[in-house]
Order: sequence, then structure tokens, then C-alpha cells
Amino acid sequence: MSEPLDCPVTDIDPFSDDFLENPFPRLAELRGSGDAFYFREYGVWGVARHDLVDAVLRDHETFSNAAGVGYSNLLKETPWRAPSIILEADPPLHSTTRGVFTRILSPRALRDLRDRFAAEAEALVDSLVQRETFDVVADLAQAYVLKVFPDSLGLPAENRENLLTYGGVTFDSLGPRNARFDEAMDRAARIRPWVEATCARGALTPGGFGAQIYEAADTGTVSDEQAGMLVRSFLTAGVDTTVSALGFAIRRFIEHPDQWAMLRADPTLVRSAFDEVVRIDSPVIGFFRTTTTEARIGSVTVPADAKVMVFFAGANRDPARWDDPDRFDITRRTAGHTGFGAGIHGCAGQMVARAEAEALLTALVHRVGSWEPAGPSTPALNNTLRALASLPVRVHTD
Ligand code: HEM
Ligand code: OVM
Repeated sequence: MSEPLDCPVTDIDPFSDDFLENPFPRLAELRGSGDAFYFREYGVWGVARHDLVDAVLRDHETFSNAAGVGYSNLLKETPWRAPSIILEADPPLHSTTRGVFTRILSPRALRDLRDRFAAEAEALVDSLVQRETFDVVADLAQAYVLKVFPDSLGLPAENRENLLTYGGVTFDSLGPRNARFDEAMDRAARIRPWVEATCARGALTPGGFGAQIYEAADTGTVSDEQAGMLVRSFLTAGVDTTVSALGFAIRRFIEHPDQWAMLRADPTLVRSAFDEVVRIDSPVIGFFRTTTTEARIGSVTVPADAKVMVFFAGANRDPARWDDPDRFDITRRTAGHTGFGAGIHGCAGQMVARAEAEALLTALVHRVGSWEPAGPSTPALNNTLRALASLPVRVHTD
């Protein structure tokens, strides 16, 4: 592809270890460079300013999801798995599948989940406070999410750690064919049979989200095969993302004891605190869109059939939108952040993620007086998802 003449061309590599470990300095550079920019090495465009990220996400006719939300064009290359029928789909298919999700994750359903989330959070936090030192990622975030989320889906207790592998694989698969992509494909091959078996009607216990998806198949809203695909969407999207956000939440509170004290003084702030974490730490760095016609992003013209990387993490730190964007402030008005995306594909599970986080942070606020780091945190590098591999901590009740 010949290089565009009307926008900045950059040699920044958004899939390098360096960028993935801390994308924010480079995202600031990219925001500053222009309305949109062109990644020379990859032949794709990018957008990182809040107003333009939001505009692109809300124009789903021009900026399509049907060619996939990753680097490769799923309509031109053989995908590693059948495309998602919600995330990697446009209307009218998307309207149908999204409707199934929306009905299942109703406010009423979420009210029913809250008590169970709270009970599990309290039991887990009680045991960790007893231990005093533990790893926030493995022992708190992963242990909690792998209990409550698969329980609400209706999955058996065995082999749940495969969900972490599968989420990681899928997020890595959205990058170019680099080493992380290749290693993800090796892991994918090992768990593929488990994922398939777990999405089947018979594998899901009655009452859970999974069984409710198959009820939509019984009424003819979707086919049985599509029901299995929607269960797969739950498995893919719901675990690593939430684990990541919870890990970042605790790291923020370790780094900002004043904010922890403020939350303890007023636990009704848990909800805005969690959204502030999703804004400032943006677990999903960005997803691609594909232009259906020649398109404009601000002053930049992008040709038809081009991939555009939409940086949720860039929009979330844009100083034109956020006052002192790099400051963690649990009282900030976070409405309009793009950590859950925006527009018709905006995260379908965000109310579930918030409910999980509220229950866990509430249990912690009542039991943990202060956090002490017990070693350095380490990043888990992934082509699309920011996350921690470990975060050792010692907790004090006072
Ligand atoms: C979509 C982030 C938790 C299910 C998305 C998108 C983002 C995102 C950025 C894409 C939005 C776009 O392209 O405009 C997150 C984060 C989470 C989280 C940061 C945790 C803190 C969950 C959970 C579930 C879930 C718990 C399942 C219950 C989905 C689904 C979509 C989606 C199904 C596709 C929606 C569509 O295409 O219409 N999420 N997510 N997510 N998420 Fe989440
Ligand atoms: C899916 C899905 C939904 C949201 C995020 C995601 C790559 C996948 O429907 O498979 O992560």
C-alpha cells in the first residue's frame, strides 16, 4: 500500500514489548501527531484522540466489525477460529445476537447475581486476610473471577483455568503474526476441544447464562449453532478482562494509599473507583475497525477497505477530554470513558464486570486497612490486553 500524504506516518510499533508494557507515552505522542496516523510497518491507520475515537466507534456503518477487530482481515484470510457472531459482526446479525445478550444480562438478572458475588467475595477475602501475604493476580483476581463468572454461566468446576488461556489466546490473536501470535496458536490447539465441549448445550447447568442462551435457540431467535457461538463469546470476553481490571485496581490502591483511605471512608465510591481504573488502565488497548468506503477521521482521509486501530487507551488519557488524565482520582466523573468501548459494540458485559468489582472491592474495603507491596509487580504482555502476571502483597487490617 502506498503511504498516505495527508497524515503523519509513524514508526512506532504498537505490538512491541515496549509499547505493550506501557503504551501511554507513545499514545501521547500519537495523539499529538494528528487526528489519525499511519503505521508504516503495518500498513494500517490509527486513531487515539477521545473525540475521534468516540466518533469512529459510533459510526459502525463506515467503520465495520465484520472483517474482525484485529490486525488481519477475516474476510480475506482464513481465521484461526470462526469469527464471533457479536463482536466480529455488523447489523443485522449483530442486532440479533446483541439482543440475546441484553435480555440475559438484564438489570433484574444482575440484582440476583449481586448477593452471590458478595458472599464469594467475603469468603475469599476473609481467607486471604488470614494469610496476610498473597499474590493479587493469582490468589485474588483470578481466584475470584474463576469462581463467580463461570458459576453464573453454569460451567462445571473442573478445568476453569482453561478460560484464562483461551482469553489470552484470543486477545493475542488480534495482533499481527508475531511471536506472541504464534505461541497463542500453539496454546489454542491444546484447549480447542475443551472450549468446544464447554460451549455445548449439555455442558451448561440449568439457570445460568449459558442455559439461557440455549433457551433463545429453543424459541428460534438464534440457531443451536449460534447459541454455542454466543456461549463462546462469554468465555472469551468475560474472564481475562475482568481479572486484568481487578489487578490494576489493587495496584492503583497500593500506589495511592490516600485513595484507599478515601474509599474506606466512603464505600459508596466503589463504583466510580472501578470505572476510574477501567479508564486510567484501559485493559483493552484498542480494537480495529475496517472502512467500508473512503472515510474521514477529522482532517485525515482513509481509503476504503483499510484497517484502523482504535485506541481505547489513547482516548482515556486524552488531556483534551480529561482534566489531569494521568491522575488516579476515584471521585472523577468517568462517564464517556472508552475502556468498555462505545457505540453498538460497547461492552455487553460491563454491568457484570462492575457487579463483580463492586462486590470484591466492598469486601476488601471492610477488611483491609492498608496494602504493602511484597515485591515488584510483573506485566503479562499480550498483543491487545494489558494485564499483570503477578502482584505480591501483604495486607494489614489497620
Ligand atoms: C466488548 C472491555 C468485561 C462481554 C467489549 C469491548 C471492550 C470491552 C473494550 C469492545 C467494545 C467496542 O469495540 O466498542 C471489557 C472490559 C471488561 C469487560 C475492560 C472488564 C473490566 C466483560 C464481561 C463480559 C464481556 C464480564 C461478559 C459477561 C463482552 C462482549 C462484547 C464486549 C460480548 C462484544 C459486544 C458487541 O460486539 O456488541 N468489552 N469487557 N465483557 N464485551 Fe467486554
Ligand atoms: C467475542 C468477544 C467479545 C468481546 C471481546 C473479545 C477478543 C471477544 O465475542 O468472542 O475479545
